[in-house]
Amino acid sequence: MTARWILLLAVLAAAHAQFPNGRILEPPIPSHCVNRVIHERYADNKGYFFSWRDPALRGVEEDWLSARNYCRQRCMDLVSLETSDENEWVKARIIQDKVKYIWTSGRLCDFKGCNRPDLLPNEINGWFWTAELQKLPPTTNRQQNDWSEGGGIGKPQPDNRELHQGGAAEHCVAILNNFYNDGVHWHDVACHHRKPFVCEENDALLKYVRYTNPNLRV
Ligand SMILES: [Ca+2]
Repeated sequence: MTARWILLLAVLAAAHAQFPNGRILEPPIPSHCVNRVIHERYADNKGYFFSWRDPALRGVEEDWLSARNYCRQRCMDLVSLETSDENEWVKARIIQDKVKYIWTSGRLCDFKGCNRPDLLPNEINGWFWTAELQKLPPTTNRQQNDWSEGGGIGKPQPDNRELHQGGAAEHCVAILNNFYNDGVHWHDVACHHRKPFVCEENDALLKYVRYTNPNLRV
């Protein structure tokens, strides 16, 4: 099988992932990829988009899936924070721009296939960066991640607070800017909440659009 087909299958499989309310993870739109806006580049030369810096999105907040789809249509995805350097770089911009909170691509594996032994117990080992399909270290390893030590009920994150208070499960990862007087750190938050967001260029989506549109300069 050629790389082109493997890529195509991977992207289509992801595109058809169903969410409970029938919404889908959307595939890239080639013309949107060509015209994507890059606000800044990180050390690895990847481009980043900060939604609040876009005149059309100033004051606009989206739920987690809509934020992902906005990014994905542009060959980007919500930001993944695999290194502490990248995490600090993104946090510095949130602080500098006085943004209250943002969505990242982090999510708890809570669908079919998430009972794989290495993902159990789910609430400790089931977190991953969806944009890169890369696992986060266990939540019990407080050195290798940036979960807040505080929150709405004074417990370390992830605390699944909203579910415990009779609401939705907190299965998506946001960075909160000192919202609970707890500094600028990661929180598990219910995915239906609306927030500004940060997109990061996605190699797999860019490759897919370049392979399938050889005449486009993406
Ligand atoms: Ca929480």
